Parts: sequence; C-alpha cells; structure tokens
Amino acid sequence: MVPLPRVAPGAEFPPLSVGRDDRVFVLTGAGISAESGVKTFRDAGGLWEEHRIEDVATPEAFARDPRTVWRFYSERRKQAESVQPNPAHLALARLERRIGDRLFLCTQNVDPLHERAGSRAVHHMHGELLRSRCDSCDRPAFEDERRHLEELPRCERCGGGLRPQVVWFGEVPLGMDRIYRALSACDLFVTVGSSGAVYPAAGFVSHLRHNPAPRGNFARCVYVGLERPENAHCFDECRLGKAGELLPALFEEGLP
Ligand code: BV8
Ligand code: ZN
Repeated sequence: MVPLPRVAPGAEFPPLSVGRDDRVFVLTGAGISAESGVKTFRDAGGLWEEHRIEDVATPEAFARDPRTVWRFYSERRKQAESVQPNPAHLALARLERRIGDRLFLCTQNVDPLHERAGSRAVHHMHGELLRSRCDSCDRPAFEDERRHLEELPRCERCGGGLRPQVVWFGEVPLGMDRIYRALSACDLFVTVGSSGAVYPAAGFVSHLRHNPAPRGNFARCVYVGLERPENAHCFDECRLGKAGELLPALFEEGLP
C-alpha cells in the first residue's frame, strides 16, 4: 500500500538532498513556464479560439484544417519570441551545472525556456515549437521560427507540406526508450508544474512506484506546483507553491 503523500506549502519542507551518486529525473510541465507569461493548458481552459486543444493538436485536425493548426502554432511562436526564463528554469540549469549527466531533464513543454535559461541537455518529449518537419519526406526536423498565417509552408526538398515538430494527441512521444531508461535509473524523481492529466508523462511517477531502481531502492517522488496534480497519490510529497519561488531553494545547497 503506497502511503498517502504529504501535501503542504513548499516552504514547510526541507531542501531535497542529492547524494554524490544519486541520479535525478526532473519532468516539467506548463506550470514551470507560467511565471514567464506562457499560458498553461489549464489556464487556457483547454481552449484556444473556441477550439478544444485536443481538437487542434491532433493529426486529424491538421489533415482536416492545416491553416487553423498553423495559426495556433504561429500564435505560440510569436509569443515565444518575447518570453524569458524564470527563476525555476534557471534553478534547473544550475542543477545541471552541479550534477551534470546525473540529471535527466525531460519537459512536456514545447517552448525554448529551459535552453534560454542555460540547460544544455533537455529532452523535449512532446517536440519543439520553434522547429518544423516535412510531413512527406524523411528530411530531419529543422529550426523554423517563421509564422505561417496564410499560405501553407512547403518542403524545399520534396514540395510536401511542413508541420510543426510537436507531438500531437494520438502520436507517440519522442524518445520513450531514453525516458524509461532514465526513469529506471533515477533515485529522485521531481515533477514541476504539471496537472498530471496527459499520458504517458503523467504515468511516469506510477511506473516508479512499481519498479525499484537498480540498487533495489524505490525512487523518492516529489511534486512541486501550484495545486495538487491528478496523480498526487503517486508522490511521496506534494510541495505546493509557485515554481519560480520554490525551485531556487529546492535542492540542497553545496551539492557534491
Ligand atoms: C500517446 C505538444 C500512445 C503539443 C502535447 C484517455 C485516458 C488516458 C489517456 C488517453 C485517453 N485518451 C487518449 C489518451 C492518450 C492521450 C492523453 O493523455 N489524453 C488526455 C487528454 C486524456 N495522450 C496522448 O495522445 C499521447 N500519446 O498516448 O501515444 C503511447 C503511449 C505510451 C507510450 C507510447 C505511445 C501524446 C500526448 C502529447 C500531446 N501533446 N503537447 C502542444 O503543446 O501544442 S500535450 C500538452 O498538454 C503538454 O505538452 C502537456 O503534456 C499537456 C498539458 O499538461 P501540463 O503541462 O500539465 O499543463 P496543465 O496546464 O495541464 O497544468 C499546469 C499545471 O501547472 C497545473 O497543475 C497548475 O496548477 C500548475 N501551475 C500553474 N502555474 C504554476 C504552476 N505550477 C508551478 N508554478 C506556477 N507558477
Ligand atoms: Zn519533404
């Protein structure tokens, strides 16, 4: 029986200690970018211009009405130009500088804020807003900050249609094998700012509940965010508060 999580304001918890051999898996969601001015999915009420997000962010929607989908992503590309990382992103970049490849930073976000904060190894499991790829040929995804509001963008190589390099509902997230390898090796799992509504990301913590780490221990699972997530019961602790306020002091100072 998994004990219920301790749910309390983040300030009531001591910093997380990270041992010199400990491996840390951090999963971030839209909540980490909220203080940078990027709308979360919930704040948008799951809506964008009277479309349900699940209806705009699907391959079927793109096949049916690529202009509306490109408008949705072009709006977000425009917003991405002016947003800056907040103290939460900067805290994770600092953690990477301290523990190097013992940190696996996996984000559900398609914004570039972790990179802008200085994080070097970021795994975008749902893709990246500022990249596009061809829907017809195997040309690799490429940097593309352009907004496509009128004519549909064409691939220079084959003339096929371009699409945003993001993972839509119904599509397989990127690098799942890498993710599960990092999950099964971690001693500490932290989710920051995710409502725990979208799978498989929301299921990572319960995967850890049922699969011990190599040294036989079970990873410690900590949630940091404004409100209890839907998968709160899988965590050991839920530290409530804003990511920008809690992350800078989340990991014990003077890590090895
Ligand atoms: C897949 C890219 C098979 C595009 C995204 C029925 C039941 C269960 C599952 C399903 C089902 N029917 C279908 C499914 C599967 C489906 C799914 O989960 N649907 C949901 C709607 C039920 N999932 C999929 O289709 C996935 N693919 O399953 O393939 C498979 C499975 C396993 C292995 C292999 C193959 C693909 C999903 C990816 C979709 N693409 N993004 C784009 O961005 O446009 S998802 C998108 O929504 C985000 O990337 C993110 O993942 C999700 C939003 O979630 P959050 O990040 O959590 O954001 P949210 O707004 O919800 O919450 C914000 C939180 O922050 C809140 O809790 C809030 O309190 C907190 N917060 C706010 N401010 C702050 C804060 N916290 C801290 N500080 C603050 N200041
Ligand atoms: Zn092409």
